[in-house]
Amino acid sequence: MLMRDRFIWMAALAGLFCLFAARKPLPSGKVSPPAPLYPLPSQKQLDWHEMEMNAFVHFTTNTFTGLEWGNGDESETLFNPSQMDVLQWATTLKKAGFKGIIVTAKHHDGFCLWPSKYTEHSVKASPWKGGKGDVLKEVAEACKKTGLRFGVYLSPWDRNRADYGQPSYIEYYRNQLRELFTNYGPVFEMWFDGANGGNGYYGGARETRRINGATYYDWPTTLNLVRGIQPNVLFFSDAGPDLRWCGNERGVAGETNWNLINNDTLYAGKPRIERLLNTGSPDGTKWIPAEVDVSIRKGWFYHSQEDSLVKSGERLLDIYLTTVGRGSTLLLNVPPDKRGLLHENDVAALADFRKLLDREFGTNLAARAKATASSTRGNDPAYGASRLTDGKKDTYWATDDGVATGSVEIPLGKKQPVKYVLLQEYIQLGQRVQSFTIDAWQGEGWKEVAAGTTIGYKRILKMASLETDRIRVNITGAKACPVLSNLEVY
Ligand code: FUL
Repeated sequence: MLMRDRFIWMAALAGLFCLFAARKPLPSGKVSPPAPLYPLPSQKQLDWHEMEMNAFVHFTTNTFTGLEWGNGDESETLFNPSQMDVLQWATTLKKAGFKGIIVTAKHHDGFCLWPSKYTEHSVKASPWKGGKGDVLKEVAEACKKTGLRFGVYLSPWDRNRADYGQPSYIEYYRNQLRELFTNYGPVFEMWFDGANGGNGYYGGARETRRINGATYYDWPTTLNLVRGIQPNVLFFSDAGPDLRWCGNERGVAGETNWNLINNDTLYAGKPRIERLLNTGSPDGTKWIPAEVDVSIRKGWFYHSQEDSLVKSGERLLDIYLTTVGRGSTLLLNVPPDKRGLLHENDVAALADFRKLLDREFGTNLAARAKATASSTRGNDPAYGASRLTDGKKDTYWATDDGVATGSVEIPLGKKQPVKYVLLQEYIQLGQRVQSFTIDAWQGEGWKEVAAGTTIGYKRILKMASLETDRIRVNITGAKACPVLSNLEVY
C-alpha cells in the first residue's frame, strides 16, 4: 500500500473511531447522579418503609370486659388469659408476612402489661401466672425468636391515674418509658396515641379532665429522653416526628400521598387535620411518612360478638392496595382473645390474605424485561431503563436535570393478562413524581389504562381486565427529574 493510501485509511479509521466514541454513551459513573431533592428519609425511616406490613396487638382488661376504652377503674383481677401463647401470635403474623409487632403496653385505661415498678395497676396484681407474668417480655422474646421487630404503644392518656393532668403524671409517664426502653431490647417504633383527656376514674375522682394537647406533655423532652436510651426508635404520632397518622382508621392512605409535611404546627390530637395527614404536602419540609393503622375486626380489642366480623382475606388484600399500594406502611391490628390466642377466624383470614398476596404478586412479568426509555440521564446506561427491571433496589432510571417528564416501555414477551403495575421511586434522593399515566399496547396503538399522582416508596395500580404485550409508564409531572428504581407487572 502506498504511503498516501495508508494515510487515507488511517484517517478514515480515526474518523470512524471518533464518530463511534461520540455516539457511545459515557461509561458508568461519568455522569453525576441527580442531586437529592430535600427533604430525604433517614436510614431508619428507609428501613421502616421496607417493612411494609406490621401488626398491632391490642390487649388489656378490655379484652375481658368487652370495652374499647376502659374507664380506668377495672380490677386487675380481670386480666387472666387462660392459654396465653405469644409465640402463636408471632408465628401466625410472621407467616402472613408481617415484619414487626407493636403491642399496647398500656391503653387509655392505664393497666400495664408489664410489672411496672411505678404502679400497682398491672399484670403483677393479676391472677395471670400468679402475678409473675410479663406480657411485654414474652412478646419481645417471641419477636426475637421469629425474626420480627418489637414496638410499643404507651397511651399518654391514662384514665386510672389520680394525677393525670398534673406535672407529676408526666414524670410517671417518663419513668415508664425508661422501663420500656431499658428492659426489653431494641424497640423499633413507639406509638403515641392522639386520644387525650376526657372522663375517667382518675384514682376515684371520676370526672372529666381536659389537658392542653399542644403543651401538657412537653413531647420534645420526652422524646429526647427516649432517644438517649435508644436512638434508633421511630416515633409515631399525628405530628411525627418520624411517622405520621394517615388521618383515618379505615385502612386508606391518600391516593395522593406525599411523605412530606410541615409538622411545626401539628400535635397529636389537633382537631381537623385528617385531610392534611392523609395526603401530606408536596412542599412539606420534613420527611414524615404516613402509617395506616386499621383493625382486622370492628374494634381494636377482642370481643366475641365480632368473631363473625373479621375482615376476609379479600378485604385485607384491598387494604393492602390502599396502604402499601399507596406508599404507606400497613399497621394491621390483630387482637388476642380471652385465651390469650389469636382467634381461629383471624388466623384463617390472615392465611387467606397471604395466599391472595402470593397469587396476585407471584410472577413479575417485567422481571429482566428489556425496558427502553424516552430519555436517559446523560445517555449513560448506568441510569438506563433496564435499571427498572433488574431486580436491584439500589439502581435506578433517571432523566437529565430539568427533564421532569419521560416514558418507559416494557415489552412483556407475549400478549397476556395484566392486572397490576407496581412502581417505586428511589426515595433516597427524595420524593419527586406528581403525576403519571399507564398505557397498554392494544394492537394498533397505545391506550391509557390507569393514572396516578404520587409514587413514593411504592405505588401499585390495579387495572380493569386487560390483555397486552407492552406497557408504557409516562411520568407526566415531577418536582425534579424522575428517579425510579423499580417497575413490576403482574
Ligand atoms: C385510637 C385509640 O383511641 C384506640 O383505642 C386505638 O388504640 C387506636 C389505635 O388509636 O386513637
